[in-house]
Amino acid sequence: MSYAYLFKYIIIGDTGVGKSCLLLQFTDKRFRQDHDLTIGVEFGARLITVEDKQIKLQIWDTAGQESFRSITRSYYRGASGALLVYDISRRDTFTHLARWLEEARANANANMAIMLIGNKSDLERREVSYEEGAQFARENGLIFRETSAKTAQNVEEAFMQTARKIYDNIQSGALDPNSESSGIKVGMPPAGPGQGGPPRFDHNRGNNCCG
Ligand SMILES: Nc1nc2c(ncn2[C@@H]2O[C@H](COP(=O)(O)OP(=O)(O)OP(=O)(O)O)[C@@H](O)[C@H]2O)c(=O)[nH]1
Ligand SMILES: [Mg+2]
Repeated sequence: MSYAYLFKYIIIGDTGVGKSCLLLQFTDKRFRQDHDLTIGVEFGARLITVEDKQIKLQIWDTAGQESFRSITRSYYRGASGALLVYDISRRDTFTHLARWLEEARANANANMAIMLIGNKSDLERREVSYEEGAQFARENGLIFRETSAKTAQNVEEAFMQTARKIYDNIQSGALDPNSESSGIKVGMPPAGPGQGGPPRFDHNRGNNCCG
């Protein structure tokens, strides 16, 4: 399937906050009740449309467990967007945000769009208020949403809003999609991961010349 751009995302945050469930809801529209602990990194993809342009999201879902940190750290490079997730019912996952942000800023490219997500908004038992989340986002220049991977509330919006921000940054010239570290690929890339120099446009098979 052809696309105008490919954006690479990374999902980060403490173990158990619902990163894999957010990805599953976004790609498969399903919810998983059990905590199927992510080992290292998992992968998902979906095609979306922004301003009539097809955009492929290539999403890396990382393990939140501390012991995987050295593996997951290498996935920040070349990401154009990050979803930084905490669990609104567990304050410790919110307090750890500063550490996650520090790690993201240290390992990712400076233009990476970061979306802060307060997940599990369906739960009544809440330890972090909406306003606290919004304030942390304001102070750190992040976009913010509360989501539920269970009811699907705002899940679509979270992924889309991040894409729109990246797209706007390309349009305004703040982001160079051809730079290797941008986490963006233009047009349909050649087969195989990590190839440089993708063609700008898909080839037009018909000969439209001089019609
Ligand atoms: N109520 C509710 N439960 C959720 C939600 N999202 C995830 N969960 C539950 O939270 C637990 C952990 O979800 P995962 O998606 O596996 O968590 P994770 O962040 O990927 O964890 P690691 O892979 O260990 O980093 C599971 O039991 C999910 O069913 C949500 O929005 N609402
Ligand atoms: Mg997981």
